[in-house]
Amino acid sequence: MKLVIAVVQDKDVDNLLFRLTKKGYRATKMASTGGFLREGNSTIFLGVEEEKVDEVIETIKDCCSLREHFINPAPYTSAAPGSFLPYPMRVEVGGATIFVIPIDRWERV
Ligand code: 2BA
Repeated sequence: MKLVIAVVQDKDVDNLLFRLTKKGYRATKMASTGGFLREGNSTIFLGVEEEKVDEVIETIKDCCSLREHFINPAPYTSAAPGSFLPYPMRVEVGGATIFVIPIDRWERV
């Protein structure tokens, strides 16, 4: 057994969970926040048989898109009048960040 942990964008999570559950996978969604952008994202946990891991990853790839975000390196209000204002910085987010880790023991009681 493997635990697949996928950090995905909120915009993709409903479609991803629909596709995974339609294929018979059990999944848990947790609300999470990216450490860099400090924006909400979603973390999905799936306990799956080892031979199913590739199919799960393919499904995640199909459902999760790469998107551009723009962030301001410094808040507008911190700039003195007439001083240089930095341009927004472009950041590419996603499609998904995926971790696959072994499960020593799995029980449903
Ligand atoms: P965030 O930490 O909010 O990062 C959002 C995006 O900002 C990242 O997209 C990446 O393009 C950029 N970024 C992150 N840290 C950066 C840095 N120190 N310098 C420059 N740019 C940086 P993704 O790589 O697609 O990551 C999307 C989200 O996945 C992350 O949101 C975070 O919640 C999670 N994540 C990514 N890598 C992770 C890791 N190694 N461990 C745990 N969570 C991770």
